[in-house]
Amino acid sequence: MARGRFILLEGCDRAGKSTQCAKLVAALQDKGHAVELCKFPDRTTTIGQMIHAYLTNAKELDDKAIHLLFSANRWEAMQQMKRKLRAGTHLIVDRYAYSGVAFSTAKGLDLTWCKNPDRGLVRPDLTFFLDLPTVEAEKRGGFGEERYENRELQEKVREVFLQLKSKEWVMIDARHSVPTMHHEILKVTEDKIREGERDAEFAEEDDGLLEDLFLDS
Ligand code: NYM
Ligand code: MG
Repeated sequence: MARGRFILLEGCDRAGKSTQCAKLVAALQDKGHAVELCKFPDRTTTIGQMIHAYLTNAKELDDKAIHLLFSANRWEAMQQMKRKLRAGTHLIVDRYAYSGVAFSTAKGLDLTWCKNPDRGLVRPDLTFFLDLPTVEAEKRGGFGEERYENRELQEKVREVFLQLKSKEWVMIDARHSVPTMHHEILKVTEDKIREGERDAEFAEEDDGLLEDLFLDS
């Protein structure tokens, strides 16, 4: 049996990640796949509650401390995510380490310093970047009350994301309609799942899970 595929959706706020994640999970379920949604930050854990308190301005934290909490929030999920992938469940993941690096670097922290705590996390098999120009994001309604929800920071976040982008990323124009984006994301995901099923016929021992998250450095 092929292991599940790790499918990541990244992007700035308001690009439509959560909508597309939900639609992708539902479509794959309909087609009979075992699939689960993961979201970072996962606000349900003890660490996630600290992150939530920070994002909602209920708590102040040093920039480096909150960066490490976001990373720890991924590390605490890792064993279970690997277990699910090895059991054949596909994971659709809403944000991951690239968000961690993009937001903290945009705040002024050093890029390499930001990458370090996430090194060794399992690598996505497929990363979609939902790209939306900041002016378009703004038109989608005012930013909410959470920290980071302002134009200046979002602009910088997008720049760091584009700097992090590797040639393996699949760029999705988030100005397109919800169904248009869904169609494209589903097609590329199904191709990736089929590729995994073919690979599984040859690789008996190795589960193919890689831990080199930042391929460039
Ligand atoms: N965020 C998210 C970070 O700053 N670092 C991270 O590692 C992650 C995963 O948290 N503005 C930021 C991005 C968002 C905020 O995310 C909350 P969401 O998807 O709105 O719950
Ligand atoms: Mg948000």
